[in-house]
Amino acid sequence: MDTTQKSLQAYYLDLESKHGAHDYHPLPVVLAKGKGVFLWDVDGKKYYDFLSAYSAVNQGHCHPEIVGAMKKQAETLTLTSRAFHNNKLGEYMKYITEYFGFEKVLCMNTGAEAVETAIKITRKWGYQKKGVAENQAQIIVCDNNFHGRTSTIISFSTDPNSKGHFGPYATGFIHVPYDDLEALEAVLETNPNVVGFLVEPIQGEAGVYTPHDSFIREAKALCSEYNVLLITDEIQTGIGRTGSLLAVCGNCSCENACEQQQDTYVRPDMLILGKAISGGTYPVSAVLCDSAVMDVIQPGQHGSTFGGNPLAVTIAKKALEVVLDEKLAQNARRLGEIFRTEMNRYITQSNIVKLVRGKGLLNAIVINDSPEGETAWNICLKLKDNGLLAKPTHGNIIRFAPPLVMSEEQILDCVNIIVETLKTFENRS
Ligand code: IF1
Repeated sequence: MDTTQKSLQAYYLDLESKHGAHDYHPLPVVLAKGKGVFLWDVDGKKYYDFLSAYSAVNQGHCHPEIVGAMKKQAETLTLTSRAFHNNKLGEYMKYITEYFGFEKVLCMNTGAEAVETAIKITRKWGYQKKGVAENQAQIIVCDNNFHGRTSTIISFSTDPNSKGHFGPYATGFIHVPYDDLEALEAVLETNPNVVGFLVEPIQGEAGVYTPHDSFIREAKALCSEYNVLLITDEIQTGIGRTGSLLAVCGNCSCENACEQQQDTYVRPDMLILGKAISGGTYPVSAVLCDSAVMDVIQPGQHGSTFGGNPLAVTIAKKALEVVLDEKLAQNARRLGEIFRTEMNRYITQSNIVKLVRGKGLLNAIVINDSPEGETAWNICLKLKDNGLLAKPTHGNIIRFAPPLVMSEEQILDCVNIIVETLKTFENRS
């Protein structure tokens, strides 16, 4: 049994290594099936998924209603291109704009494409509406950002690994430290060519770095004061993950497009979504804003062959419905609190874990090791052996982001697996 296991897994690892680009360093596990919060490898071993495909599978693996809608539409009409209309797009556009409280949506496929789209719209708005001189528009971004991997986006990355040797780089970006309103205001004050501030409400890739509660609210006030668009990238934080529909919803977990329903909501001028908008079944992304901004884009100026196709929008509409129907934001909030409480209980007596941080079910623990150390990676290997899949980020941080369809019993079971695994790493020196 053991040799078969090894050889079957080795077979797949070997194929990827020989024939594929080495652009990833995955955990050595080959997955073959998923259902809800669980994954199974090629040998039938079952795992809790604590990554959710980087928060794309918020609704759980192979959600029956999403897959059902997908199958039905796949048999009917998949792609027409936007050279013609289709009978699914309009209703989706109405649904998603009402859901998030914006007047218009632009449909793309991947997260990076949506970020690129937001940059284009923002610059054009800057020239046409704000009156910035041609080619002079600047967008403020944060240190340690992650917005994707296209050549423009990596141009404003501060991660040498993402960026190195991919130049020449696109210009027009100004960096400020994350969660630093003074730095933001200093740039706004001195630079009339700033058209946008692009920001993650929680920095995921940086290690689930959560800013002060008032950061986005005050950033919005500054942006309004200087006539600059606040663009929030909620590709990773959005759609229930952080315990509210959007991370910018603050402490509310209302059941519908939230603008009117609570006072903690900060409305960005532009919202970028991806990942979980399809429940992890298909690449779907979106940029939402009001007409005064969106209408700067005219025919022929932007688009994508697959963007807004009938299959994508059918899936996305269902995936968004599932988030509300199953109260996933509320569940994420409740289980996230349990998770951090339980982890903190352990951390007080731990030498190996420094802290837990996060919001809803987007959390991370920081391991007492240098970013160059191997401990976090080894913990993840051991977690895998113990039936739970998670991945380190920046060497000494482990991200914990299970599907939001988890039960309380399951999260306590997972805490137990994590704690028992961590215990075997205490006092190893
Ligand atoms: C990979 C992290 C997660 C994102 C935000 C845009 C995109 C992403 C805030 C681009 C993508 C990913 C992609 C993934 C690793 C990953 C990630 F580790 F980098 F931080 F999620 F945790 N904005 N995030 O987080 O979206 O074009 O990939 O659809 O494999 O590179 P995309």
